Amino acid sequence: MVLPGVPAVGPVVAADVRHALRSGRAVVALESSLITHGLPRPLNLEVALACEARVRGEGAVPATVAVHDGRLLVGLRREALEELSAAEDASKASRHTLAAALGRPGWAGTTVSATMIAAHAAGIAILATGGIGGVHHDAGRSFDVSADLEELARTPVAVVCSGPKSIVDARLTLEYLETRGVPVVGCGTDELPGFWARETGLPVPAGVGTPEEAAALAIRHWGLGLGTGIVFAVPVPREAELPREDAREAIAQALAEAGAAEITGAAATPWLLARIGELTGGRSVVANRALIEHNAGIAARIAVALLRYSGGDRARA
Ligand code: PSU
Ligand code: MN
Repeated sequence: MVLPGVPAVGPVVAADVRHALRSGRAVVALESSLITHGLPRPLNLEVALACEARVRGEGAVPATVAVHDGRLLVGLRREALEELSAAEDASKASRHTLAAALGRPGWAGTTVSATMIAAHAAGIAILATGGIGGVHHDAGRSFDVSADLEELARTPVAVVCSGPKSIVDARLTLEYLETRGVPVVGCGTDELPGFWARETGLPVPAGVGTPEEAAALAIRHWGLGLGTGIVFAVPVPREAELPREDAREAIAQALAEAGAAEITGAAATPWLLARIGELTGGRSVVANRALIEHNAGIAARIAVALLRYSGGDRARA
């Protein structure tokens, strides 16, 4: 919707990304709330750079999305990534806070929902992240259901992740996505991955074995004009996996502590991730890093395959 007299606030697309899109090269958007709120410094910058390198290594162009000084940036140069990673007062921009984030100076990391919005506006079909938000365990009382799920229900961008982030209820998240018509596709698995663990025991409705199959499914889904996003769920690499039982215990303890300390809302995830890192002796952080970087590479392979199927013009169709 454009109101008369109200200028559109479009994304500012970096020159290399714009050029890649124009010349029909594969582009992968990367979310940045994991840089500003998900990972400790200086690991956050290392992971951000490693994700970009993985995407390039697979023959695609990375476009990290973030908000800076009133602009929605799609594609960050190295110095910008460094600034973002070091920013002490970065906010977290989702659909409902994007306008507010654009109205203040400084940096904001974009969640999956805001990154999908930016990617779609820029003509990018796929993004990579660690985990999507989901339905929280206490959602019946707190109503805490991530805006990522609604975004997936309305914006046709594929999201490569390792399932819902560890602290939400995977089963309820899967149900919600089903209700809202969002395909959840296991990549090399027929189970929903459990973020730090490879499995949840929950079967996914569809599985694919290769990036080409993933791309073909996306083309079919979008070809139907169904208008939703797609979740491509990729298990954490085996060597970095945190055993399911260890993960479960640390998560339960951290959630109980957060509940007792009444840490809620946007502050909850960063707090919980840091606490779980302590409780697992850093192994959750090792897994987190491995899966985020791995997902960036898989997203790039799917992006390359998507172009092959669509002749390079799906995102602009
Ligand atoms: N997974 C992580 N760390 C994170 C996130 C996911 O391991 O910081 C972020 C993603 O950006 C996701 C967001 O989009 O959390 C969801 O936040 P919320 O539950 O507030 O909607
Ligand atoms: Mn929430």
